[in-house]
Amino acid sequence: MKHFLSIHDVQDLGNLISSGIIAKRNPFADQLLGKNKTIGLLFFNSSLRTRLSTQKAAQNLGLNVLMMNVGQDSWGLELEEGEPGNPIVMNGDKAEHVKEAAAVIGRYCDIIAIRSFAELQDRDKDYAEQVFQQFKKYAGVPIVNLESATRHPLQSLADCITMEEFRTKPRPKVVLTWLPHFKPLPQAVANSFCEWMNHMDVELVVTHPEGYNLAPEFVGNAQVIYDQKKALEGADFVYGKNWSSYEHYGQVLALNESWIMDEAKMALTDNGKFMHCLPVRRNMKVADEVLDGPRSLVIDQAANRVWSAQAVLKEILIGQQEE
Ligand code: AN0
Ligand code: CP
Repeated sequence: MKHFLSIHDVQDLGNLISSGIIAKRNPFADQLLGKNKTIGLLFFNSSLRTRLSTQKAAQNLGLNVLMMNVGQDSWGLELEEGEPGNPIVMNGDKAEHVKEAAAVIGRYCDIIAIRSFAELQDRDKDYAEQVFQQFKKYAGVPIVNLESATRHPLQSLADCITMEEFRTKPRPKVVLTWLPHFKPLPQAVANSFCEWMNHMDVELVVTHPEGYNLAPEFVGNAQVIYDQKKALEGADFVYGKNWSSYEHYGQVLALNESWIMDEAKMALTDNGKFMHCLPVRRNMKVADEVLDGPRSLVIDQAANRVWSAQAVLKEILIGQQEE
């Protein structure tokens, strides 16, 4: 593996999931793999799980870790290239161009991992993934996605690992359900979850109020049902997430409070397990009774973020050895 920006960078998903499960059983088996190498973790946005789990995974592999909150600890980065005859004049609030910043960080680090969320203002701009494309172009080292505007693949891999551990049927029914939230959130986690589930042997159903359809390239072969209760019938895994509208880009169309996940809805499932990437707003998106009950996998899921990151960083380090 060179870069890890999406599932398209994964050669063998089954192997990658197994690698995470093996790392969980024996975390320090590869502690010499990253010796004397450095990973840089760049955060344009807040994080709890991604920051700590990626750092821990890197340390398990013997990597040194550099970490920076871009724009807060460092200079604001200009990402625009300009055109011939129409260069970018950096007379605004961005003091450094990504051309230099990415190249410099690439000299300090053997791998660069980046979190940069959707801004939810301009769909084409967000879906073009400029931050990642520019770092890929100018850093000269592998780039890892710690949640981009459109995807959160390390979360999706941790979700696959968690489902592998908890599934009781060869082909479980998996329901991605939209949850209510008053603030616009990105589509990245939902997009990525759908994209990865399309590569797993599951029956995938997506349910959300009308107006919240995800981009078709992420929905893939999933069945879309606008009736949440009908969608939940017989589910083995319920994956909750809020996202803002893709069609009316970045908008919260209506609060739809009735879409909250509670025990009465979980009772429609086939003894289904509840999953959420966290952070979650209690009793806004999900009732206490679900989060605190025996059906919730949210802590196991977050714990598996270490093993998903470790599996990916291991593949990248092995790739570098083979170069
Ligand atoms: C982010 C999101 O929805 O993309 C990060 C989730 C891992 N969540 C929030 O901003 C609350
Ligand atoms: N699930 C997840 O990525 O959490 P953080 O935003 O806290 O990293």
